[in-house]
Amino acid sequence: MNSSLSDQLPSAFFPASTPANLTRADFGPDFRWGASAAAYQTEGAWKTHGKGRSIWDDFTDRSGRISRNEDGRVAADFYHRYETDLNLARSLGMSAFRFSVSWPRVLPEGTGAINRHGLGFYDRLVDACLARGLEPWLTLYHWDLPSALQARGGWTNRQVVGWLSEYAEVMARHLGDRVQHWMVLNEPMVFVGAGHLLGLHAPGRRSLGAFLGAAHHAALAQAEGGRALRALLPASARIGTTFSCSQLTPRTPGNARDEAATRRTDALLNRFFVEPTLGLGYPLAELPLVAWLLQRYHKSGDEQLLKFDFDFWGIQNYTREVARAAPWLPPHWAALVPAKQRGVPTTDMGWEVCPESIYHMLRQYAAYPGAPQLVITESGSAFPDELLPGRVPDAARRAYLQAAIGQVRRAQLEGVDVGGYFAWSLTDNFEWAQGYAPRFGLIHVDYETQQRTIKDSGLWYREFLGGAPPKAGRVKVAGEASAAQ
Ligand code: GCO
Repeated sequence: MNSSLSDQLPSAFFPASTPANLTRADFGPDFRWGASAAAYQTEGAWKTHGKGRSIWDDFTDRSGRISRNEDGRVAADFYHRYETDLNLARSLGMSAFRFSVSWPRVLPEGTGAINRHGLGFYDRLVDACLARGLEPWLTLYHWDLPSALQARGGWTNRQVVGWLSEYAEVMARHLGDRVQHWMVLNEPMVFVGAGHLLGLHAPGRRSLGAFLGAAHHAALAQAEGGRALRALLPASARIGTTFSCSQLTPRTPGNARDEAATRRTDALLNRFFVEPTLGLGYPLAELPLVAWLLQRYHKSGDEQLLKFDFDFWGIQNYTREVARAAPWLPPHWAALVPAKQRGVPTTDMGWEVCPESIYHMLRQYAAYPGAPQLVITESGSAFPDELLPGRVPDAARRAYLQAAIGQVRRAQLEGVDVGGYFAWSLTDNFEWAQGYAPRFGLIHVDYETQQRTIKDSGLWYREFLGGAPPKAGRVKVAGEASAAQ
């Protein structure tokens, strides 16, 4: 690490456990290097070419719960600027790009009639990735459920399992010849929990019953969606799904109540969606209230339906959490102690800067017997940026990126099979309830002009990745030179 950086930043950015002098080659020739994005956060074009409404269009319109009442109607205008952004990804030396498909862009009513224009956009996007040597990694569901399905109960209606499978089939039929890497869900615990228990995300519910119903249906859909893809995709396709996770430690180590609260929180936040896929069922020994309430949604035979043999798990990690006993707080009688109260360095999201969390989570997931390959499908940090002419000196994001990649290598060196690293995110974008203020991009977006500027973190990534290898026959796209600088 460059010494001027370590003088500017707290020591949390520089874990002593990070292997020194890493290069791209250390990770092996098959390791995927990329960045991730999601439809609602980047595309904009919210009602262009026949797109239907999603629960995020509704939530941003009506809930009053988004910072500064912002919304994703324009976002980073990726729908119109995808070629520029893919050129930038390529210029940084990435080999893969992860994006999500907007379900209501393809199926405006959620099921039934296909919007050919919507499908056409993903055709062009996938072809544009391939033309640039960027492997497309496709997520089916990154939280923008069609409003028409929400009107029928959304995730709380068990029929969602069939709706998602139908959508998976449409996408597999259409893109299965070109897309090799598929992910069924993005972070089910977040869209189920923030959307149905905490009311922070669409559809804005605050109900324990809605939360558990949605959770069970999401777990079923995760497996059933995998089966729908497997039935239609070529044998070479790799099917995964993604999980949010954070290393958990007790507020007072050695305090039995905090230790038990930490185990319960780990069961809920880190284990809940992965264990059923392995045939282990939900981690209910730690969650008796959940066990009792879940019976209402569980049908006989569901244990089998929850299983699916994924080819990889997408691990998404941003921070560590500290848990404490909270006997008043269902469903797991525990609370997280906010990082600000703990006096540790934080990101713009208020999350503790803790790159070592990624290492601990890789170790934890790899320890499951039968675990498939792990891929870091999101990892990143939000910090306020200063836009100078042609430059964004984002020392903190750059240091975090470097440290997180180092921690991935640390896990690899200890035998964990990790197949890739996708930075969140390629460009700045709409950060859900927080609107546009938190910036996660390696590339800055000026939302007034949609001008892109590669941040220092992106330049560091480019240096680490060795820049874009020359690619024969590559088509040069208008806007590239000025955007890529
Ligand atoms: C997530 C989300 C992203 C967020 C990111 C930062 O999967 O949590 O995929 O949409 O923007 O995590 O909060």
